[in-house]
Amino acid sequence: MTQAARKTAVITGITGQDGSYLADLLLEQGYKVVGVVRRLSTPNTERIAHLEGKVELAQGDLLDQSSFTEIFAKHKPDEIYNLAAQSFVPTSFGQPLLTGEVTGLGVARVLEAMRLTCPKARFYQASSSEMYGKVVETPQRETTRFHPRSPYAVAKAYGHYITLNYRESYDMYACSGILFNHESPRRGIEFVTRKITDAVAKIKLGLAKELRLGNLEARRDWGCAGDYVRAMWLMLQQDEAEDFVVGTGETHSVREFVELAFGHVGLDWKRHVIVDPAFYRPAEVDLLLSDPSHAKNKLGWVPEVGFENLVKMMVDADVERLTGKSPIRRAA
Ligand code: NAP
Ligand code: F7E
Repeated sequence: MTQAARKTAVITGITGQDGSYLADLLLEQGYKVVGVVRRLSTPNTERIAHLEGKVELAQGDLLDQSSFTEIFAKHKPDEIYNLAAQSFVPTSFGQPLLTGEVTGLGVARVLEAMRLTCPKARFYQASSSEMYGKVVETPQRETTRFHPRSPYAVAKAYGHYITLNYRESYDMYACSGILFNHESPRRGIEFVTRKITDAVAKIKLGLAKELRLGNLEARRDWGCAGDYVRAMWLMLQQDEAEDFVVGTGETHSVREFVELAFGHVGLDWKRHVIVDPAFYRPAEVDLLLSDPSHAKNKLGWVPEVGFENLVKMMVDADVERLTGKSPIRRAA
């Protein structure tokens, strides 16, 4: 890409799992990348440490609209990816109001700042399969009705509809990707996949003995984060803004994930896993399974990393991290 044609992208949530992979992808494509980080007493840039000097960081918080007005006016972005959120479902039960402010109303703040400063930019909203919740049909597709089961999912449903509303009201290029669970070695340690692979590595290395988990029967459509950020980018390269379901079209239980992860390092999970009701949720999402055919047909998007490889890659990465090798590696 020539300097004149170089596009600018703003990523909220750049310090998170997806933000860091999306930044990798956009830099590879020649974009100027501006990452929004919130002020913390200790910087939290571990996932983007390898990008130091390659991305520009700007301070902003989803609770504060003026920060986005300023960032957009200064950088005049071509594309805005809103990935920031309070994204952990259990925390949303304990902090429902904060989750609503950040994960729900935060989307309106970013959209409103965009409408006022750069309405011709293209906007991506990180919607979630959690919105399907107590599913009304399987597999879930773009037309499936939502039945959210947590304050997080309710907030995401607001974010989803406010994005649609700005598209319809102001003719803005604003779209949502309804992404099913996606994981990687950069996944936050409290999410079940990374909690499992971290524990497997520790048990294998003699650093821990047991792993306490909640509902082993919950089923998720798990894919790889590196594949999913590609879908986000593709969604902003279309002629018209549209929403897409992004998933693998396969579903597996937490129990299957556990079996594979322990088995990969030659351990019997039954000797180490303890089911602890403390990790049950007030309302559970029992089964998620995507129908990603619209993304395949329209975007030409297909996932490259399958379930088994994802589990093994995450276990290997945690073993490497704990034995002193590279702490973070590319997912795909
Ligand atoms: P993540 O790792 O939890 O990252 C969340 C990001 O949001 C972090 O950079 C965090 O910053 C930032 N953030 C939180 N509160 C903020 C605030 N008040 N102001 C500004 N930034 C704030 O999440 P992820 O897994 O990358 O997911 C990315 C997005 O996709 C999220 O919106 C999530 O809800 C959604 N999503 C995720 C999945 C999935 O399976 N991963 C599936 C569907 C949708 P700090 O580093 O400072 O905490
Ligand atoms: O739970 C069960 C738990 O926390 C998955 C977020 O990225 O994906 C994520 O939300 C399942 C649930 O992810 C433990 O009950 C059992 O059924 O890894 P999770 P999530 O809630 O599906 C969606 C798409 C998002 O949008 C969210 O931002 O695993 N489970 N035992 C457990 N879960 C956790 N965390 N810890 C356990 O010990």
